Amino acid sequence: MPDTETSREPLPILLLNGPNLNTLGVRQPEVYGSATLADVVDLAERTASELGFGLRAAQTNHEGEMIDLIHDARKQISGIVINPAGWTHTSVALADALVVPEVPIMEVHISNVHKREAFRHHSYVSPVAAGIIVGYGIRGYEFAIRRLAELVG
Ligand code: CA2
Repeated sequence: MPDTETSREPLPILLLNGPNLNTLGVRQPEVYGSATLADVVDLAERTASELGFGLRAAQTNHEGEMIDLIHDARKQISGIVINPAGWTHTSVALADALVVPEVPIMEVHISNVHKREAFRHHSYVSPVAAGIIVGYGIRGYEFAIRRLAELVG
């Protein structure tokens, strides 16, 4: 088959997890469940692969490093699935960085942030997101990848 536009592999999906999510499954299982970050990445890899996408995954506790990861992904990814964790509620800089790659963004929160403290009800990331998935536990990452695959078709 000739190497046409339609036969090319799509660019990978970038999965980003923000601060403290490296401790997922270790503390507060009543809020975040008992799955670990490795379980999240495994689920995301399986979902992406089922849909014909590769996955690049990163977690960082350093805001500047997260912003550099996003800048460096420009022109190399189909879309971004991000759980910005605490930066959701604080970071204009992260929201600004997320528009740089010019790809769809899906925002994921494991817990239902709207059932929690008022400061978790506002997100700087939501205005730059194509969609938001909240309160489905780690299955939210799977749903976000499925939606991203639909969006980048
Ligand atoms: O529900 C989510 O996914 C959050 O993004 C998680 C953030 C929180 O600040 C957001 O409001 C909602 C916290 C991530 C910290 O991860 C932990 C994991 C295990 C135990 C404690 C914290």
